[in-house]
Amino acid sequence: MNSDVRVMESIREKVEAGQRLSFEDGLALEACNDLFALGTLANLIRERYNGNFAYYNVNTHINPTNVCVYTCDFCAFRADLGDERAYVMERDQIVERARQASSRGATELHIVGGLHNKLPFSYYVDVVRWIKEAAPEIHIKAYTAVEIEFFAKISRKSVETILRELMDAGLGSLPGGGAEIFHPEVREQICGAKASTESWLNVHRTAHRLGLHSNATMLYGHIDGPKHRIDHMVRLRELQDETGGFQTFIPLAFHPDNSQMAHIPKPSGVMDLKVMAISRLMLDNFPHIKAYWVMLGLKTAQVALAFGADDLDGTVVHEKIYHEAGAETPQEATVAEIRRLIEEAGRVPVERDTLYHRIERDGGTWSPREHIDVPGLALAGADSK
Ligand code: V47
Repeated sequence: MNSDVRVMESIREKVEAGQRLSFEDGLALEACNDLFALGTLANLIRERYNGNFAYYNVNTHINPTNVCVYTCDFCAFRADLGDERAYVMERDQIVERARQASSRGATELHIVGGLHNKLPFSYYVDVVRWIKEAAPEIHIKAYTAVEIEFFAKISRKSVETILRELMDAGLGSLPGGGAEIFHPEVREQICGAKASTESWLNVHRTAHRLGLHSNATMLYGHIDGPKHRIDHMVRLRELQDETGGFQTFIPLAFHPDNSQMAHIPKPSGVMDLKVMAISRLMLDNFPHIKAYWVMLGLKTAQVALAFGADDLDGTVVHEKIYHEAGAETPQEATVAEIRRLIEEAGRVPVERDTLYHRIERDGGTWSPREHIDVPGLALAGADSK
C-alpha cells in the first residue's frame, strides 16, 4: 500500500467511526484525486445528518443598493457613488418586491447589498421594517457580517446593538456572505479593506448569543489554495463548537467576469465537487451543506447531492451579485424543476423554511411544520422558530 492510499484509508476509518478530521487530514483530502472516494466519504456524513432528504426553499433576493465603499477584487456587482450603474432601492420598490414575493408564496427574503458611502444605518433598518410590514409572514435573512460590522462603524454602535435593532425591526437570521477566505495571505489581497476574519467571526458569535441562526460561506477558486480552504473550514468548525448557531455552509464558486480578477479561470467541475465533499467532511458539526445552484449551475448542483450537499437553496428571483459576474444560470428555478432534480438524484425533496422547518402547502397558503431535527444544531437560548 503506498502512503497516499494509507492516509485515505485512515481518513475513511475516522469518518466511519465519527471521529473529527484534522487540518492535515484536510490537506490529504485536497491532494486526493479520487473524486468518487471523496464523494462516498462525504455521503456518509450527509446521510448521517439528513438521511435521504434534500432541501430547498421558495425565496427571493433583494439587493437594496450596489453602491459600495469597498473595492473587493472579486466583486462585479459594486458601483461607485455617481456611477451610471449605481442605484438605491426606495421604499416603494422594496415593498413591491416583498408583496410580489408574498404572492408567489416565498417564505424567505434574502437581503445583501453594498456598503453605501452616504446612507445612514436607519435606512437598512427601514428596509427590514418595510418588508415586515408588507409581508409579515416572510422570514428576513439579511445583511452579511461585513454589513453588520460596517453599520456598527458608521453609527458608532456596538455589533450587539446593531443586531438588536435589526431584530426589533424583523430580522430573522444572518446569511453567510462576506467570509470569502479567512486566511490573511488571501484575504489581504482580495478584500483587505473590509471586515477582518476576527470581525466576521465575532459578528456571528454575537448573533448566535442573541439567538439568531446564521450561515457561513467560502469563496473558492481564485487565488486560494488547499491550506487556505482547510484553514477556513477549521476556523468555522471551531466557532460552531463554541456556539452551535450555524445552520448551513455554502461553498461559493468564484465567477470572474467583470471583476478585477477576470483573468482567473472559473473553478472546474472537479474542483466544485471536491470542495463540496471536503466541506462536508471537515465541517462535521454543520448540519447542512448547500449546493447553491445559482453559482454552480443546476447540473453541477444536482450532482453535488452525491458529494455531501443536502440543500439546493431556493427558487431565487432577482439575483444580481453572480449574474453581474457572468453566472449563466437563469434568474429563477421553478419548484417543479428543483424537485425533479432532487428526485432524479435519488433523494426525497423537502421544502423547508429558512430555519429548517418543514413547509406544508395547501393551495396558495403555506405553514411551517416541525423543525427538521438533525444532530448538531443546539443554539443555547435560541427560539427554534
Ligand atoms: O460574500 C461576490 C460572493 C457573497 C462574487 O446564507 C461572489 O444562504 C462568486 O453570501 N463570484 C454573497 N461569488 C452571497 C452569499 C450567499 C449566497 C447564497 C446563499 C447564502 C446563504 C449566502 O457572494 C459574497 C461573496 O463571497 N460573491 N462576488 C463572484 N464574482
